[in-house]
Amino acid sequence: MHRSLAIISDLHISDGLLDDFDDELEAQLVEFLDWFGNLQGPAELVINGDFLDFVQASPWEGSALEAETIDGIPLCFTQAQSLEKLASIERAHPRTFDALKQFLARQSRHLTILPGNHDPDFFWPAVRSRIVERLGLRADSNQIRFCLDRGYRPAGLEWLLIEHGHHYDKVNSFHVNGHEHWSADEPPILASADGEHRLVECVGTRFLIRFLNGLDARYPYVDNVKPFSRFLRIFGASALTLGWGPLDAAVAVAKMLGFVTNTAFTRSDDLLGIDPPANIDQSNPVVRWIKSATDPERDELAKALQASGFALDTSLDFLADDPAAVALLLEHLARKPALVASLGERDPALLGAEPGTLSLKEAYSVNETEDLYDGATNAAIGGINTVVMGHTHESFQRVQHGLTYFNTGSWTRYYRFAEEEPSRPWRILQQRSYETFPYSLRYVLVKPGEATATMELWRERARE
Ligand SMILES: [Mn+2]
Repeated sequence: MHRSLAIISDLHISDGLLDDFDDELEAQLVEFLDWFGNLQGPAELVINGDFLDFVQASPWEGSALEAETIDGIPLCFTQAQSLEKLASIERAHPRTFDALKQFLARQSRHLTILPGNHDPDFFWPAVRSRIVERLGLRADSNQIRFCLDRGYRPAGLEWLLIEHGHHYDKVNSFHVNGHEHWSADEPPILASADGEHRLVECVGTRFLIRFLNGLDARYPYVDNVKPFSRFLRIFGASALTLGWGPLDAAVAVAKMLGFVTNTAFTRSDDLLGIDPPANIDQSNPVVRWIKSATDPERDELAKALQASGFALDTSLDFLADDPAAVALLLEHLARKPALVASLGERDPALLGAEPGTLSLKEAYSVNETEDLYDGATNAAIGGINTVVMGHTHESFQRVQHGLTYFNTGSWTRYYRFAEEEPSRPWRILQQRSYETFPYSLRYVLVKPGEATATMELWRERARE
């Protein structure tokens, strides 16, 4: 079949405080859909995963979002919760849904949606039905397709394989006891201990729900620093170094590391290539802060703690020597991070002065971009000579050994890494700036009748 085919991914459309898809990005998508919809001849748009961000859409807080199977496998949303999240996304982004509806209202226009690790919710039948309805299509329309397999091989383009790519990322794959749940026959849906069906919760999703979403509400760009290993190298390191990051960030990162290294995995090196850094005390950033704070600073924290209901019956200095009391304090602060958001950050000019941070920076040596590329080389069997992925948010292109590999990157803002990236102050995660958080919106295009794909730049913005 002769048609134009375009592939985009990782729009992460949600709502409210955690939404990464701002008005400017949405306007770019609307123009893109208008351009692609107006091409001569039939056209198929493929959204290759993480189109909608259910993990960050409202409601995103509360214990009702998590459960376990009888064997202790982590689960998250029910179908009803996914629908509630979808309703939030629709309310926040009528322009996106209207533009897609308009695209599909034209002659010979098709839309294929692959779920990614932020939107496995497309495995729920009611979520798919609602999308079909919102886009103005009949329930049996052949204009929309949800690819519930790992990879999508478009008809007539036998040389092309499209995958989101999270299968090759241990943190975000959907394996249960070593077996992948990601197909129409075996969806990532299991019954919880109380008999309710819920989505399987991959490690990355649990991490977002427990640690990152709350931080994202206060530091809106915290989740734009991807891949995660790089976030830890740059901002994790600075959060844990005394005087570099605000105390709320230090508490959150300490809890993240505790989760990553102790709770979730028996062999942490399988996950992020972590050697817990010997010379960073990652568990007690608050203790270190208390020991180094001035008397007025300690008084300020003590008053805030008492006002928030923390039973403080000794001085903070004294408490810092009692591990059990410190654990309670960390728990309390993790639940009420606003208490310490104004504490801890001193002089950003001192960044880079402490050698301890360097071992944390070096410890996280995973390279997600190369892991996905390796996955692509293994998946390219039979007549496949071109593989397109997303997921890492790092746009990438390589032609080697007869295989063409594209990663389209993300349609969100990304963090611009410097050549030798130093640790950075957390306040930049609160500030929108095109210099620090630019965007480059890319798509892969196959022209009608052609047997090769190219990666094209739609729009980019890097300056005010
Ligand atoms: Mn992804």
